Amino acid sequence: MEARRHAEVAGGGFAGLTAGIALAKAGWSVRLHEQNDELRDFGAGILLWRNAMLALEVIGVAPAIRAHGVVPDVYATSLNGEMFPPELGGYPYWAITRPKLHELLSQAARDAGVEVVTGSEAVGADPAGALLLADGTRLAADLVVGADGAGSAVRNSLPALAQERKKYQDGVCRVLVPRPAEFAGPEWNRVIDFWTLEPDAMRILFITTGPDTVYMGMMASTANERASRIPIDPEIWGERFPHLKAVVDLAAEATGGRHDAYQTNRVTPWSSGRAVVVGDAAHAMCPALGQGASVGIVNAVELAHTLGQFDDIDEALAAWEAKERAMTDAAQARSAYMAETRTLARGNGFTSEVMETANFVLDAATPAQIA
Ligand code: FAD
Ligand code: 3HM
Repeated sequence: MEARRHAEVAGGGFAGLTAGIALAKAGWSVRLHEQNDELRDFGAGILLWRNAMLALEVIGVAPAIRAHGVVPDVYATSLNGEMFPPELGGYPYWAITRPKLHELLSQAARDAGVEVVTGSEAVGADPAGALLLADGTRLAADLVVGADGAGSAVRNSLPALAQERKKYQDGVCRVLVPRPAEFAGPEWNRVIDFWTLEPDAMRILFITTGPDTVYMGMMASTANERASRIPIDPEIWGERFPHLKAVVDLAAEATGGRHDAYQTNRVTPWSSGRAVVVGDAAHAMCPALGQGASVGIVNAVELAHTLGQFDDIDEALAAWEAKERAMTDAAQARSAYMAETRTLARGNGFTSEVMETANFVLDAATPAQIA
């Protein structure tokens, strides 16, 4: 009998957990290292598009997400109070809180037999097949997966992986707030993208995450220091969005939010020998499409699937990258363009070209899952 293949995964975010689950379900033994003392994500929300839900269907996590998330009715955009026609009516994408998504993936990883080691920091990988830890441990593996986020130590340790990093003008404060009575009605069971562009760009992306919570993405130029602060400055946001005062005041009281400047990180290739990068470690993107995690989840599931199609790991990694690269590059380029031009402010953002990423069908999905 052939020996069971073994993977060491660095990073317990959405991409690392998904890769761990998919590999374990494909018969690998998997150990996952998270530098923090516990597995968790911060207090905000996330959209999961059809591409990600299909990948999560393949690894059996989609039903739990449907049970805990919601499908927003439409995506509506408002610029200086003018509403554009709503988009995405009937489109199956899910809004869920990040802590809940993380909890569901963590549970699924444990159920699939992934060994999770917290307080374990990776410092690099050896392409010959080993994960290197900060405490000096060297862990041999058939495959090392670097899923350690945009600042990836695994990626940075691999000279064969070239990267282009770019920062953009805007950033977002993300917070999760209790849903106030004024926003309890069904007309708020949607995503509403509130923009103002004068005297400078400020935007509140209001996303229902269910009857109890609202996720707010509060975007501003990073040059606007007051609007880039956590905790949220209720004055500067309240002045611009007086009709949203109730949620702005709650956002100011929220704990556990964070601010991130927009950035992209294009890495080529995604693997070196027996080390591979997935998620933001491989392709951090601007959030305009809300697709960063979704693309990472798709690529992680497809990685495990493709490894199952080849005896040779090198061949599998090359075939996997060949399948996923064009879709990933396109998502990165489009979201960067949308962020640079702030084109979503004018509505009609979800063109068929943009929706190509959301509708990407991974090879691992069966016809019944696709239907
Ligand atoms: P991370 O989430 O960064 O996780 C990396 C994990 O690795 C962390 O747990 C970290 O502690 C751990 N780690 C780091 N270094 C080490 C180390 N050296 N050793 C061990 N562990 C380590 N995506 C969507 O699909 N939909 C959205 O709606 C969406 N909205 C977004 C909105 C904004 C404003 C932003 C900035 C991004 C958004 N994204 C969205 C993108 C999404 O947040 C990221 O793509 C996703 O979180 C990346 O997951 P990851 O697992 O690759 O990395
Ligand atoms: C879901 C989502 N979509 C877009 C942005 C953005 O453009 O900053 C942020 C988001 O969380």
